[in-house]
Amino acid sequence: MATIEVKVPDIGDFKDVAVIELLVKPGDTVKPEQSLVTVESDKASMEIPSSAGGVVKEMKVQLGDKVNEGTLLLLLESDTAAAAPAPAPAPAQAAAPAPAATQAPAAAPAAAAGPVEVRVPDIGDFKDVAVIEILVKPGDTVKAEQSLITVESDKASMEIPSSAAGVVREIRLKLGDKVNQGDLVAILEGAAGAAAPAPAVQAPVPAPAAPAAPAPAAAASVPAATRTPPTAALPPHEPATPSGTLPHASPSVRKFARELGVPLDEVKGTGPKGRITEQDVHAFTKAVMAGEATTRAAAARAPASGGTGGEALGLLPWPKVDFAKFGPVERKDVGRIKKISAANLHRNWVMIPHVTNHDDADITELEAFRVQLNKENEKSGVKVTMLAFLIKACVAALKKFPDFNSSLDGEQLVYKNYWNIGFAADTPNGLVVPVIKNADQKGILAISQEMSELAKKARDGKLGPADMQGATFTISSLGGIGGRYFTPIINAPEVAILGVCKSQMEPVWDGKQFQPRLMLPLSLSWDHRVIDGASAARFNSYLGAILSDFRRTML
Ligand code: CAO
Repeated sequence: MATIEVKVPDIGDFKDVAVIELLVKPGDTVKPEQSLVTVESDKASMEIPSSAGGVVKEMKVQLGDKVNEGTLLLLLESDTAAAAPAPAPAPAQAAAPAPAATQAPAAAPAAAAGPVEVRVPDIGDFKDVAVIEILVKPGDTVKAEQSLITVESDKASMEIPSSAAGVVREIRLKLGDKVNQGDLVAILEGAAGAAAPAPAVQAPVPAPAAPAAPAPAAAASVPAATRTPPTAALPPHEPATPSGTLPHASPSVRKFARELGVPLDEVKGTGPKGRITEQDVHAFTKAVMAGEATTRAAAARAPASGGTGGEALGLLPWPKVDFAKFGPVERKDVGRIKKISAANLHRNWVMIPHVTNHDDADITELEAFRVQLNKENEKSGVKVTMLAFLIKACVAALKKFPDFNSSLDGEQLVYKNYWNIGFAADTPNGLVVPVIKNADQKGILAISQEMSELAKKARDGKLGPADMQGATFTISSLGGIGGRYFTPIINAPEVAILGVCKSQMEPVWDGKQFQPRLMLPLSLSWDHRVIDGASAARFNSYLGAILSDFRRTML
């Protein structure tokens, strides 16, 4: 048994980068190539994987520590005492910008329209890299920053984004071509901006690594291998293949797989060198939904066939029924939005320990005020709905109980000092959740107007990703439809969601007699890892107090 020191290898231009995540702890068994920590500079984040296998004996860094090449990360106990020499690190110049920056276009487009030549930007030390994927075709409309091609060296792969928006007139290279900085990728027509400076290239992801060669038993100080994953597209916990390497796929395919909840390490790649393509992810999803394939996680939950009585208490495989035997049937493909929301809802339901508290709020006076407001504002064309008051009331409750406006991030809680409220909207294509940003800074009329615009956009299928991002809390209102109470599913990474049903007149005892009061049923689901029952009861009761007397929001 030897002790191996795992150090930060050459990480290019990165100096004094902060450790933002510890991915292993003492006692964990790590494989070669498994990520140990994530570090982040102002330009990019990257995971530092281990080049040796073994059991973590001691962590030598903590969250927030600044590290450089050569910094000792941890000690590994290894019986093989073997470690491959660190693969050359991916070039830092080609690293992705930090998460927030990746979403912003690289440069505001200039006004002129006309053909734009899109060329390979600065891709750091990469030379003569092969084009392994062409992601667009002539006639496609592309946005600035949209990936056009994927290139791959023996160490990493990266996507080359477009420097401008427009319609692809011509692709000027083909699969297998070797490219360098400055090579022409495509010509765009009717571009909204002529030749904006090339956006930063997505960080390279590692090509599948060759199995680590055994190193001399005496090797005691081993630099970790580095790889620079696409910051925004690859979460630190993306499953590795059984060999410890990452599945072979481009950043956009990884992102797509994550959106659908597809375990990429279980998808068979049909691209060059076994690369997983978007079609492979589609095919995998289809097979699972049709019951023709199963994920390892589902298989692990299902009892073995011919199992014992004890196993029969586990999850059974999905029933396979020939429905046509019992009557005429019709088959329809599940739509795109339904597929995405199904995967998200399933993950959230399975991974979050939900509890739902039910309560009623007396909205007699508030409803009278709403009706009066709508009469006064009849000509303005803006209709004030109960949901706008609920959004405002929730902001007040979230401010009083900040846990409900937080998110779990590993072993930390992130408290957000902004109040963005998502609301579930029913559309012909399925459920979507547009977000009212900074609801604390908006009045009831402004919220009502924005909500009606977002709901219309949702129904017309025109919501953009930005319209649905950044929520800190969600409301799901079935008030316009009916029902009493239900169990809304939390929209991760949020930690709570409020369900609202139809208000109705009820006899309420005032201590002397029954009074007819308009009561609004509330159903608050919360994540029991973050919130406890007493806080949830207090949250609901405070919300009820505000709704019954809105002046309390001013306190
Ligand atoms: N109690 C009684 N009446 C209510 C009410 C409530 N809690 N909430 C709304 N109403 C009334 C409104 O006042 C309106 O009545 P009038 O037409 O007489 O003025 C009517 O119901 C319709 O309201 P609405 O639904 O158009 O407006 P909204 O602001 O309440 O909701 C929206 C907007 C987009 C949230 C809603 O249209 C919607 O899509 N709801 C479904 C959300 C959903 O599917 N949730 C489930 C998610 S889990 O699968």
